[in-house]
Amino acid sequence: MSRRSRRRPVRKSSPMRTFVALAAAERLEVRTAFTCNMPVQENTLDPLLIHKYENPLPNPLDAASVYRPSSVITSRGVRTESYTIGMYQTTQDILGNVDLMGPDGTSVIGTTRFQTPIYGYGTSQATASFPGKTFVVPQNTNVSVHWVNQLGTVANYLMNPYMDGSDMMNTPDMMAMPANNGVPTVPHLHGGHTESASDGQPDQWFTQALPETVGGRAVIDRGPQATKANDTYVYDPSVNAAAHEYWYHDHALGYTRTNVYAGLAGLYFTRDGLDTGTAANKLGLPSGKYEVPLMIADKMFTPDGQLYYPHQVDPAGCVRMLPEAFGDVMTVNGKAWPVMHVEPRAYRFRVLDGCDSRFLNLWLTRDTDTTLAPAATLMQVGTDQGLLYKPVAQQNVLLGPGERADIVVDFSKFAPGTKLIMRNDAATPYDGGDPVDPATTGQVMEFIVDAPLTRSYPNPTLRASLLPAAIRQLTPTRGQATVQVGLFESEIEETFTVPDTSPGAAAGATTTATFTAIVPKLGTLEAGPLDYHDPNTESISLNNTAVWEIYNTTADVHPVHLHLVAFQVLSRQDFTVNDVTGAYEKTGDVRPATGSEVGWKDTVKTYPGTVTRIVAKFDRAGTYMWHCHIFSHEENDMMRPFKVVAPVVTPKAAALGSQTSPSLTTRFAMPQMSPMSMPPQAMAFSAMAPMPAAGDEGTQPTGQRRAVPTSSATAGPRGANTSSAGVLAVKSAVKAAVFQGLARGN
Ligand SMILES: [Cu+2]
Repeated sequence: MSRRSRRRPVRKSSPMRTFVALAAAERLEVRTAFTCNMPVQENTLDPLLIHKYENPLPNPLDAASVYRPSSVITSRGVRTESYTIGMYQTTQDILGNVDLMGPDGTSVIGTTRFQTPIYGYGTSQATASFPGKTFVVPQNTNVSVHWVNQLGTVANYLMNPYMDGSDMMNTPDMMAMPANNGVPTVPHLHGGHTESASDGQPDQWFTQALPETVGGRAVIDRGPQATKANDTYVYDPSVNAAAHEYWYHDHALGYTRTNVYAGLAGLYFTRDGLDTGTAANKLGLPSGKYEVPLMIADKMFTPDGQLYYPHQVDPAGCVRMLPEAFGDVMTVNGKAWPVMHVEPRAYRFRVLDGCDSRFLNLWLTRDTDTTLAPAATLMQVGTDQGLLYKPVAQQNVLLGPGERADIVVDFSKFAPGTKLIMRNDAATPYDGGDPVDPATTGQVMEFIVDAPLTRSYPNPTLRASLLPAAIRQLTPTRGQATVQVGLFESEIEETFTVPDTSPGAAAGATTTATFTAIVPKLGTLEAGPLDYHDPNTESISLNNTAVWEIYNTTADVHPVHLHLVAFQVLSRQDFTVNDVTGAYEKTGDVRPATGSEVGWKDTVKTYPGTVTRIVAKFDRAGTYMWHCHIFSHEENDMMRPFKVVAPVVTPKAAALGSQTSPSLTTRFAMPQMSPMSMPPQAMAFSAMAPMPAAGDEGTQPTGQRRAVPTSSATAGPRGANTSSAGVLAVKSAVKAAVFQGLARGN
């Protein structure tokens, strides 16, 4: 149920199947099955042993859970907050009470509790936590964070034995290879309008300061794109132009999914004059203890309470990554199936899908209602990048990994003692995969309406309009080409030579075994699927507003995230791939974005056989990432760069890959794109007719697919034994591949 080692059948007859078949079977490798020395942990904790609705829900906006800056300086009217935040290994009681089974394995003889080893962000090891503490930043604040990696070496990696180097990866150069084996990390502020050098991109990773093997001198190893020598990242005021919920999490190459799974994730809120975070806000938004972030993440555990990361095993007996990783325990704010006692009043929930691969379709039911009928309206007031113009009343909220929903729930109509369960029914993978288990992953948390009403804080009435004006649809810059990109899914087949253990086989005889891995990728319509380290194919001129058309040729829904920008979702439309010409042909109605998608987003659900059209202004030069936010997809390897290119580039800047870092003064002078700065005569873009697509007729033959060379030809000796010498050989080969990728101009 929780793992998928084989591609499920395509849900419906789809014209995409032809194309998927074309992209499949990308390469055939032959491996010799050396003994894989990694122990493979297969026992997991039965999630039904975990007591539901006993763990009190922590509030990441409680004062004790919010970072305090180490210094605040105001100069020329600009506030600068400085922080030093580390990444530590610590432990946390995530599960709460767990039934303890007797020796017979069937009778419960008591309960036990576990301290689960985690990685956490914090200002000290003692205070590090999952989720990490919360940033709450006033608008127009310059935030400077010195990030300090304290995670030691990969030999002690928390997610061992599930992380063993590039063997685990299906694309070998998708793995950071630090010379001194430190755990690579790099924090990324998801949603941030951040300079490229502070963006926390996969090849900007850095390690703890470790004594060099030769020389004994402490060194921090850094990825090829790390340009911040002191690992102090700047989130300047343009990051926090208007109130929003961002989140920060690790993004290191090949370690993102496991670092985040281990706990390296936290929240980042900005307040502004409208959404003040106080009772004085004029929008009727609940505040104080009535505003509660919900970071939802599914996990799995070993029987002794350690985090377990789902995997598969190849014919050599080596651990390999799955196309998706689904847990069987739902956590909210770092607690399994928590409970929140609420007053009979309105609450504001800042919901984040922080899962590796799991979509969340959330709604509230009465605990006694076996029909699971929706029992409360989820009034959505905001999305990824801030407030909606008008609240959207919904019975359920659907989120893909990385997406946020800002919702208000009014508990005042419920009788004292009413219990409400937050449920989830999003299939895995979404939306044609396995159903949730109603007893485990179909439940998220519980609300009990039994706290006494605090009469000194009146229940606010939500305003009908939250912004002074509707959000105006961006106009693409004349002459700027539409960016046309695709989501692809290919398979790699590897043939292993393994000992023949069949009856009657001669001693020492060998036979072959085939291993098939699903490799999701991004690419272009012209070139088809490309590797992450292939040369950049998307360039947008600085300050241009560009439309992106994202064609999903796969069978699953993927949440596509663009770094740097806040975008608007324009529309969706079906497409087919012409069997004869290979051309992409749009068909059927253009479906404009509606409801809660009529707002500023940074992550969008792209549906199978559908082209999703978004528009954004690209107002900061540099290299950025766009990727699927299913962490297992982005690392495997559904991630690509894009570049925002200034018209005049000095030779020096060109050599640095256009990673220009404008001076602070320049940054302040840059136009800021935010709902707050929209002219009052703006109109709701949902009401506007969709724009003609610049590339509507521009379909491309696919015969030349993979014209761009990929780095897969440099695959190292994967599948070799995992003794330290073998690992070193693999690492050096992969490292060479990474640098070759850079040399090709990526
Ligand atoms: Cu994906």
